[in-house]
Formats: sequence, C-alpha cells, structure tokens
Amino acid sequence: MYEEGVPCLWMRGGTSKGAYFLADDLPKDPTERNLLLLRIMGSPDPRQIDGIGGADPLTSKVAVISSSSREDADVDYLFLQVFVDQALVSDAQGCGNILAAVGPAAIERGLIDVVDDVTPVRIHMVNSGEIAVAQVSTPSGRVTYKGATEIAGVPGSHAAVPLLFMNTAGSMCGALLPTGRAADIIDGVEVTLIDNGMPCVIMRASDLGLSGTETREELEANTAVKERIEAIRLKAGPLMNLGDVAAASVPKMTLVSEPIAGGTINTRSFIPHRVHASVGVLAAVTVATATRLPGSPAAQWAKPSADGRYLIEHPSGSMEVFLDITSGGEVKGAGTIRTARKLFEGRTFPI
Ligand code: NQM
Repeated sequence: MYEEGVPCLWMRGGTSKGAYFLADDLPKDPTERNLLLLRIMGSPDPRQIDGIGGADPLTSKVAVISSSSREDADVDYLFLQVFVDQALVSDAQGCGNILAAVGPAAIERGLIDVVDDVTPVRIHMVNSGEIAVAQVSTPSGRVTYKGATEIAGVPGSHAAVPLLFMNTAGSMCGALLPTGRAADIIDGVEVTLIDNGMPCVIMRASDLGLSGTETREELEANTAVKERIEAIRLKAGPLMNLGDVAAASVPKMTLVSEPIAGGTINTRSFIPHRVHASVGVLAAVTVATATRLPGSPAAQWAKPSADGRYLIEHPSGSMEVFLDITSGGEVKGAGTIRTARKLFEGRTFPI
C-alpha cells in the first residue's frame, strides 16, 4: 500500500529530533496511523534498526501538521510519542522541543506563506488544545536555519525560534495543581503534582537518596531508584486526572536539587523511563512554575526571579524560560528560545 513511500521531513526541534508529516499523508484512523508510525520508526525494538527512529525517546517523535481548523491559529500540530521498545504511540503529551520545528516545517511544506524577515506562526497544539506562537526566521522569502543562537545540548549555533505559550496551566490534567495542593506525599516522598504545559511530578533528588547531579547514564543504571520512581508515577497518574499511566509517557518525573551553576534550580527528568539528556521545554516551564509555589519541594532552593527569567539547570547545561505568574500562582504566559534545523526531506518506506 505504501510502495511509493510517505512524504516526510526529518527535523531537529530544540534538543529532540523527529519525523514531520502532513496529516493528509497519513491514515485518518488513529489505530491505522499508529501502526504505520511504529513501522516507520522501527518500533518496538531497542535499536529501531528497521526504521528511522534514533533508538532514544528524544529521537522517536512525530509531528503531524495541517492547516489549522481554528480561526486563531495557522497550523494544527499533533504530537505523537512513538515508544522505542514497546508497540505504543501516545498522544497524552505535547512536546515543546518538537514544536520548535513546526513553524519551519509548515513553511517548508507550503502550509503558510512567509510574511517578512520573521514570520510569526500561530500553532494550535492539538494535544492540549492550546496555542503557541513561534517566530520563524525567514529572510529572502524562505526559512533560514543559520544564526547565532546557541542552546545547551546542541552543538554550534542556529537561527533562534522564540516560542510563546498561552493558557498552558492544566494542559492535560485540567488544572495547574490537579490535587489542589502544592505538595502531596506519595510512598513517603513529598511531591508536587503539576501541569503547566507538561504533567510533571516534582520531587527532591535528596528524598530519593540522590545528589541531583548524577549523569543520565548513572541514573539509568540505578534500577532501585527507577523502580521507586515508577511506583510513585503509577500512583500519581490517577491523582493527576491522567488515569492509568502504565502505558503512557506522562507524567514526567522530575528530580530537583540546589542549583550548581547560578541557575534557578537543578533538574534531572525521567521521561518517564529513560532520563532526559537535557530537559523538555514545557517540562522546564512547569518546573519554573513550581519554584513559585510556596510549599513545593521546588521552592526550597529556588532563587526568586525579579524579571520573569528562570534558568533551569539540566544534565547538559541550562534552559532559560520566561514565566509571567502572579503572586497568587496564576499563570499569564510563558516562553523560551529554541533553534531548529531541517535535516532531511524525502519519502520513508514502511513496506
Ligand atoms: O516538555 C521529551 C523533549 C521532551 C518534551 C519528553 C518537551 C517538553 O522533546 O515540552 O520538549 O519529555 O518526552 O525534550
């Protein structure tokens, strides 16, 4: 059926990589679509040897884009996490890193026209129903990926893609704090169950016997800690209105500790079974939000921000996010700066 292949853009968005498809090029039926995407990425298989996925959750991601169905947006963006070693495709989360290349991809694929040296693209994030605005660098009438912006976790410099988020609070959980509290106790560990764009369980690394400065490899080798974190996650799911999360990629499990490089707070994120090489965009926005909530484990070491900038430290550096939040904890808006790059354009053959 797919002898001619499926048109596909392979792009880096922030610190992640994925396949970008036009919705019209994929089956409408979600079950059929997911089976096709598993085949394309090469899942389930820890090496994804028979597919284009990169054998890591950060490089096994899909964006499905189309002209927007909404008046207040230009592009619809459905994010799908294709599990590496399980036959699962999840739409239970968005992805702010993959979002960074949605504007460029929409222009590349002719969904929207360039307007000036910078083209603002209003993106309807279908997973959460919310809108993000991306500023895409488009001098000379086309997207440029060249520029002077560096982000931690990506070598070199590229064109900046500023992202602005609105109404992220309760994106998948229905409320910023689904239990109504800034702190809960699960399995004896104090946690903040929070969703400001990404459902996250925030815990002190020290409460799990960790320093919070461990490497990705050290944490992934720590079977006892991984089991403890997964047990907490399975209990957190229903409390966060996410139901049974055994087969879901959310909530993310974020360990926080004292900042070590002048940032706001230090993090290590289980997403949820592998450890993030840096930190997710919406996860970073969510952690920044937790630092402002009295009683949250994240508020303990966090330095206050006078100008709305928060530097979220992670295993490969730090990510700056902007957050407009009232003293009462009402989120007005958030943003960050990412870069993106078109890596490959062609057809993928799931035959
Ligand atoms: O939190 C990975 C990533 C992400 C998520 C993950 C992200 C976000 O691509 O917005 O970007 O948590 O599964 O970095």
